[in-house]
Amino acid sequence: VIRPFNEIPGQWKNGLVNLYNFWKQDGFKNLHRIMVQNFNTFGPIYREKIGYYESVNIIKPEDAATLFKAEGHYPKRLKVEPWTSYRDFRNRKYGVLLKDGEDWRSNRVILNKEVISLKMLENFVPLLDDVGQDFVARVHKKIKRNGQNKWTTDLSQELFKYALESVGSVLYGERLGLLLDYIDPEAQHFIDCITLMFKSTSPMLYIPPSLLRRVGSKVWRDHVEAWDGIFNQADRCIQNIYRELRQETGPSEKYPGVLASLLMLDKLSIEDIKASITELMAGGVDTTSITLLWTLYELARHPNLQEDLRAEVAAARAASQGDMMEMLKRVPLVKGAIKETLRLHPVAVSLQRYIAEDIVIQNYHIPAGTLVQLGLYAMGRDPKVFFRPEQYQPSRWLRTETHYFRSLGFGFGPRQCLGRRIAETEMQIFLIHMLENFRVEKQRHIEVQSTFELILLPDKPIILTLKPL
Ligand code: HEM
Ligand code: 2DC
Repeated sequence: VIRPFNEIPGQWKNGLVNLYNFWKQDGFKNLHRIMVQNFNTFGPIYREKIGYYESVNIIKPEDAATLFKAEGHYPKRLKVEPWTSYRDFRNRKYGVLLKDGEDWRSNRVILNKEVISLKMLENFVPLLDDVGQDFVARVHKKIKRNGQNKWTTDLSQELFKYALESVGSVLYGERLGLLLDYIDPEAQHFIDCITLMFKSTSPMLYIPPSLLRRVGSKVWRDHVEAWDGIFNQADRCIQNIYRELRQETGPSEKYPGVLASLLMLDKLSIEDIKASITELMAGGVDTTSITLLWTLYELARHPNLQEDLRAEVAAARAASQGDMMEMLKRVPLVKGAIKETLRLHPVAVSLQRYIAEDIVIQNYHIPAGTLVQLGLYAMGRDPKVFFRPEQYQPSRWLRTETHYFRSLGFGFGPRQCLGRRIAETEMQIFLIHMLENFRVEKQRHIEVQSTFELILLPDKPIILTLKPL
């Protein structure tokens, strides 16, 4: 028999009491660990209410499949209220990230062709390859200058620059210059604003931003300042391209970038284009850079694996005579490493949908309209889902064993990450160039864990040593 919704285990009766307990456990930073705990206590499904935020949480790949089958024609995620509140407050349009319904779908269909279709890869790869080459050249230069034949550092700021330079080159078809000696202070400010924007979002997930705004709280003011900085910088970049496009005489052979392509296509309003380009630019920095940092950390901890990857890259280079498009087809272990990083260190702690129809999960009835969350972090570390989950093993993604609804780092279906192709390609190219140029080592044994600042981040600096080969 199917059990009713109200019998799902969990704490969902008093949202305010739960919010208080959540706060006492320092839940704002520990959301991912609290979810693991809850699955241990309640089993593979639990219902929860924190503040005004109510959800049903699941962990099994098979249940994820049921969830995504019920996402409907207009898949809808949890609304991140601080983000929509800011736009309402400043009278700015929502981009594809925040839109819903038919408005989302019509924008997304057009953006898909320009941003995530396989056809665009051949346009993106040469641009991203240039950025990758410049990054290793920059590291070589740093090593020459310090005279120690190695460089020991927290790479996160360098990786932010790499990521912004990469996504910028694809969006604008030209370089922002973040890998040069002198960096535009506005670009550095943009990077700082994104970090602050994420950091100031998580405390507002459970308390209505409108309330925090009325009482003039610091977290809301920080949030507004962060988005203001993001929008100002994106506006400047967009204006530049717009101006250049109007001065252009004839059509040119060269790929002009996502923004110019969208403007010339003339299928979306300029305001819609600006809104989504801003989201793509902001979404393209911390996500890929942190994933790369985690990957380097894992490679430093597993020197033999690092050599295996290096051998694969060398063979791919030889077989493809340096053609990067070809090379990318010959590095399955590098791709496995990225999947493995996202399994253990996902950017998104969960995936969520408001389901469009009634479903049955773990024998419980869940009515249409419920917010159902897949605990992505918890699933990645569940021994019932992954054999020896604590081990970093890229080769597990090569085997023919089932990967059914197990590789979900970028989400799923028509609402999955729009930046996925850019992110994957940018990360693969980065690892290829780094493996060809440096050995990555780490100092002492320091366990780094995740902390939740809307996205999951390392809880302490990761210090690595790069040695030229
Ligand atoms: C959405 C992960 C990089 C732009 C998402 C979602 C996830 C995700 C899990 C939600 C998907 C869903 O609900 O099914 C990641 C990861 C990244 C990454 C793990 C890198 C390691 C990027 C980059 C960009 C980007 C580089 C921009 C170039 C977006 C946008 C959405 C999104 C615009 C919203 C799409 C929509 O609502 O239609 N991402 N992302 N992401 N991501 Fe990413
Ligand atoms: C955070 O409980 C935890 O890709 C919440 O590039 C549920 C939730 C909802 C939406 C998720 C968010 C979590 C994590 C960050 C995500 C976001 C959707 C898109 C966003 C996963 C899991 C991200 C990082 C985008 C951000 C683009 C933005 C800066 C313009």
